[in-house]
Amino acid sequence: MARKKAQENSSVLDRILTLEIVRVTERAAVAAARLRGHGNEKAADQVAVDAMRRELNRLPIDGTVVIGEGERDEAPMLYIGERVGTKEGPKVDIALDPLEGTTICAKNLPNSLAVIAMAEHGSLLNAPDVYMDKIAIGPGFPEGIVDLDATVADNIRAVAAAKDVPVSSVTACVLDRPRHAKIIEEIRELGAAIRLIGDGDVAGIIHTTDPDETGIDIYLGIGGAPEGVLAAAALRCIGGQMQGRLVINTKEQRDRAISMGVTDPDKKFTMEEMAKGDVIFAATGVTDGNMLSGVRFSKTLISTETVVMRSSTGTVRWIKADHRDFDKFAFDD
Ligand code: VTB
Repeated sequence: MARKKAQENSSVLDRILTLEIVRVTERAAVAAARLRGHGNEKAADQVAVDAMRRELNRLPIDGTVVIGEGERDEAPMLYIGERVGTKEGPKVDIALDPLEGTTICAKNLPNSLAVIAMAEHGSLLNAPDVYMDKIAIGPGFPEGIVDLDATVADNIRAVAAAKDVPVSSVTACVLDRPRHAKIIEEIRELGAAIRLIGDGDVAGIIHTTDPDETGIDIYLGIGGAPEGVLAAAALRCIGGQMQGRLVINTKEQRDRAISMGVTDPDKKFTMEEMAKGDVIFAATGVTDGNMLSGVRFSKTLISTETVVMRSSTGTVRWIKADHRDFDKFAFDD
């Protein structure tokens, strides 16, 4: 039954798209990487947006951006509601962040990514640009051992117990923000370790899926809601558990969420509720990271590293590409 369902879904998100989508994040990553370490977040983001949009519009899809660069009036490109693709092909919803971690890229620090997720129309949570409280762990744990409403200590103890290690061997990834002072204190008191990151919680959450490689066992704390949906899409494919709850502080934010179709803005969303059905996710490294190398430029080659995954099959592909068609990567192609 599950297999039949997966096959039906295959016809919507054609398998070919799984490879086609790689070009989209590759192009965005290369564009942004040219401005790595130049201290100009806006410029790096803009070139990534331009490149991603150009490449997306070549895909045989009838796509709608549901998580993008913002509202139409504030984001001239890849705004929420923008139609992308050749319009001949499956009707899909798209969540994207052409440069996740603009500040990381501007400072040339680890783990900035070009990211995209694609799902059948109606399958991605249309999260407004507010904060989201998030918790995530990788695959291989019994279902439900962590919970957004449990204490930080209980969640970390649960991970330690499931791994059969002392809590001191558990590392939590947390965004380095004053709002996380209490979480950080609780983790310290417990005696677990913290990986404090400046930005880039999409990468932080994906890193929980390979603790041996990344050293991160659990992600905790408040980051952007759009980034939360992107991370949920990735975990749907690669495996793991995640929950998220929008942080709504004003009536305006509540109204905004409801107008975007979030019927219960206070709900604790499961990973499946944030990204359901068949999902494709791709990320290309812009700067070097724990799982993906950043873009390399040499005299004759541009090299990229991308991870692309699909939920219905669970296939995760790591694609190292050497590009020789320099012209295609020019700013104005
Ligand atoms: C995170 C992080 C992003 O925003 O979601 C964060 O992953 C949350 O917002 O890279 P604040 O910076 O306001 O804390 C980013 O840092 C930037 O989008």
